[in-house]
Amino acid sequence: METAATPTHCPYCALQCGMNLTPAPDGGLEATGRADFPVNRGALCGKGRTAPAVLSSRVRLTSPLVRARDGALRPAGWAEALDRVAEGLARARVAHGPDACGVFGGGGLTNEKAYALGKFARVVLGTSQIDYNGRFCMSSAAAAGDAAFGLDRGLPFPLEDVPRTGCVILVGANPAETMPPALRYFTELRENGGTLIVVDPRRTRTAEQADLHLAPRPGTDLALALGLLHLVVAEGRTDEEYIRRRTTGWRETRAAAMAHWPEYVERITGVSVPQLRRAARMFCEPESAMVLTARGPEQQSKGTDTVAAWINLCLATGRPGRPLSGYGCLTGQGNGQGGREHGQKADQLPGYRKLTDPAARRHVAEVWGVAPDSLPGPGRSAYELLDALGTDVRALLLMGSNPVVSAPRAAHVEERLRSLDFLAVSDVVLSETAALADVVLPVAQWAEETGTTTSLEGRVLLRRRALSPPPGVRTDLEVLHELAARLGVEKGFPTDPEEVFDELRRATAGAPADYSGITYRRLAERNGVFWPCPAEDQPSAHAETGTAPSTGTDTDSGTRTRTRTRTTTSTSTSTSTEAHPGTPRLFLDRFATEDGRARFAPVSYRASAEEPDEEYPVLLTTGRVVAHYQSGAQTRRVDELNSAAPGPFVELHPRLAARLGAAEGDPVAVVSRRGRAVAPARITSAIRPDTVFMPFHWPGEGRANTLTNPALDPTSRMPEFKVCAVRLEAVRP
Ligand SMILES: Nc1nc2c(c(=O)[nH]1)N[C@H]1C(S)=C(S)[C@@H](COP(=O)(O)OP(=O)(O)OC[C@H]3O[C@@H](n4cnc5c(=O)[nH]c(N)nc54)[C@H](O)[C@@H]3O)O[C@H]1N2
Ligand SMILES: Nc1nc2c(c(=O)[nH]1)N[C@H]1C(S)=C(S)[C@@H](COP(=O)(O)OP(=O)(O)OC[C@H]3O[C@@H](n4cnc5c(=O)[nH]c(N)nc54)[C@H](O)[C@@H]3O)O[C@H]1N2
Ligand code: SF4
Ligand SMILES: [Mo]
Repeated sequence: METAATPTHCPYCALQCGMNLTPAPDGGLEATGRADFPVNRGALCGKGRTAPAVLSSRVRLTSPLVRARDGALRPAGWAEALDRVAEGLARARVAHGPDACGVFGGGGLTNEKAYALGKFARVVLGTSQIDYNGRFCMSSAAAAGDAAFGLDRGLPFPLEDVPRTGCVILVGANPAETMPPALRYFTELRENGGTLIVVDPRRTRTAEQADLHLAPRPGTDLALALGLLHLVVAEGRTDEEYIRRRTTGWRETRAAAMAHWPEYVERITGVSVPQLRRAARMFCEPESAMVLTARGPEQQSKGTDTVAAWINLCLATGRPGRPLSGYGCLTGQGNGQGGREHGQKADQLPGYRKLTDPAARRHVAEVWGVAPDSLPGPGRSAYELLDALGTDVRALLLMGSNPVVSAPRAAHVEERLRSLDFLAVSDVVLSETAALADVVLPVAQWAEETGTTTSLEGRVLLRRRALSPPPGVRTDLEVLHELAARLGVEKGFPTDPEEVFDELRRATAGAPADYSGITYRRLAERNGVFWPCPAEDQPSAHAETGTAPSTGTDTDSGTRTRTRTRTTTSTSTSTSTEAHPGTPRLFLDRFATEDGRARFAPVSYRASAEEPDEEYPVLLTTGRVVAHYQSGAQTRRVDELNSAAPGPFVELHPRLAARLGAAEGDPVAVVSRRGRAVAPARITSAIRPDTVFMPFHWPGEGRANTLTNPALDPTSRMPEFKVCAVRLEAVRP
């Protein structure tokens, strides 16, 4: 133990609750909520409270494992394991070219790890084939937000604004289970006289808090949003002056919405016209209002258009960029926001720069000390990458994800992983995916290493090391350092997180997600800094090398070239770079588009990739329960959480259960075009009679993702986790 109480943040979701870690009587650590952190104000959910159990779990990995000749994984030393990984990657590259090596990352990785992983792929492997699990998460909201506002930051305002607004429409979000300490923002909203509308095919514990619950058929949110916009226009509730001053594209969008008559929308969604009217009024009447989306509307093959339609509703009523108003996405993973900014995504360079932008390539290449031409172009999206394993992509390095449980059409993905020439996985436990690897690298966990994350608010936070990792374990940064060296790159992969962060600051200087004014010291002193936070005295690569920026696409590059030349890379001790306060609220004066205006998107309704038919008459949707996190790799190792939620289930309406002849707890088979899963029935009238719901936290027979449809959104490449067609079969117990 290095200190008595270490203030840090939870390893799990994007709320990044503040917690103190203190020594527990049993020799481990105890996590308690930090009252001084404004987001959770002392509250933690059961996952956060029990997170220390995974640190001392007997099933955590403490030695590398390598696949022996007999096919079993056996313990090995680090040198052997790392040699095998370097060899596996090098062999694929020599035989089939750089794009034969793939890299798959995760939104749970710290900013430093995500940055180093993206750099490793582009600089060491020279591959374009990198993507990450965030593609499965908020990518549709990111694509729509970026298109509309010129910038994607999940929430453009802090959560503290939520209770003070007039109305919130919460679309396909269940914070009662997925971010319990955040539920109080919505209950406070109602205590303050505001109203809450929840859109969810299930009457969740969140929906129970709402003034109005709309329960559309899964996959029809796009029609719902268009229907609301139609009503807003028909009832003369648009904000014409705002539309004129702050937006473009209204005429086409208005025309598209007018084709979506309320009666037509009722037929598609199952939400009645009076309910639609009531929702439109509740949203328009107060001076301020917000729409917040989560995975419900986003994880669809039309997720980007769906989010765009909700943004259209916000723009038409003059919400974004106004106090206590606008559109936001509730990002999911611990570093879901930062993880999408620093280069793990197939088309991206650090700072949300685009890999196709010559100026961005030049800037980042200069920080990395490589030629811009040496950087590969954009690669495949997550599912497409997994689908290409064993064909184009022959070797894979996977860090921070468990796709055997969490990817769509998981049995196929599992088979693709098995068909690889070489698979290396770094993890803290032997996840279902790690169990398929040729080499497993055991890494340190959150409380054993320092690093930064960026929460759903866009707040950059410092997670502090509270104890040393067990012997036999290394950090992900050490793994990348060692692999880079073995593959011929001796420099540029430091193992000290602060050193990585300082390089990240330079790489993001002048970028949309500008972290250059943020230092570890600043983060240690306060409860995070909201990006963008440019350095006043920009410590950019240009200033360091004394060369001028090569293009003028960055509007502030002029000021940057005037800064004095620096001789050190670390600016942690400098105060002159630390003046910018950060940006809790975006878009108040202008949007981040070239002309400063937000862009409407003229979208129209289309059906889901799979609609029910005679053979598969029921809709399946998937999601989460409060006790487990994601693929369950971590939380299934915690006794308390397992007793609270011991296994998968199929939630179905009493009418559907009666037709099937299934009683509570009876095993039910759910069959889709991809496969078959079996889990006990959980019968409840809180779900639509045409829909069943399964949580996706478990492997094996009850794995929800055996069933899900990998149909992709054309823009975000998000799979359709939230809608597919299934049939139910009774199973004799
Ligand atoms: N306990 C727990 N908390 C978590 C996580 C976890 O695994 N477990 N994961 C974290 C991560 S990474 C994420 S992304 C977030 C996710 O957070 P949420 O988005 O809140 O979680 P989900 O349960 O996936 O989906 C939310 C709701 O969408 C509804 N839904 C399903 N289909 C549709 C549809 O077609 N339309 C609409 N409007 N709603 C629909 C579901 O019924 C569900 O109640 O949670 C984070 N927090
Ligand atoms: N059917 C269905 N499927 C879904 C979803 C859904 O709603 N429905 N949601 C999707 C969403 S939103 C998400 S975000 C994905 C998430 O799904 P996954 O990507 O599988 O997420 P996790 O289970 O968090 O996997 C993280 C893995 O990395 C390990 N790990 C944790 N921290 C570290 C670290 O610092 N370093 C390393 N090397 N490893 C670490 C964990 O032990 C775990 O094995 O699932 C998606 N899948
Ligand atoms: S709500 Fe999220 S961040 Fe907070 S304790 Fe639970 S899992 Fe951790
Ligand atoms: Mo997620």
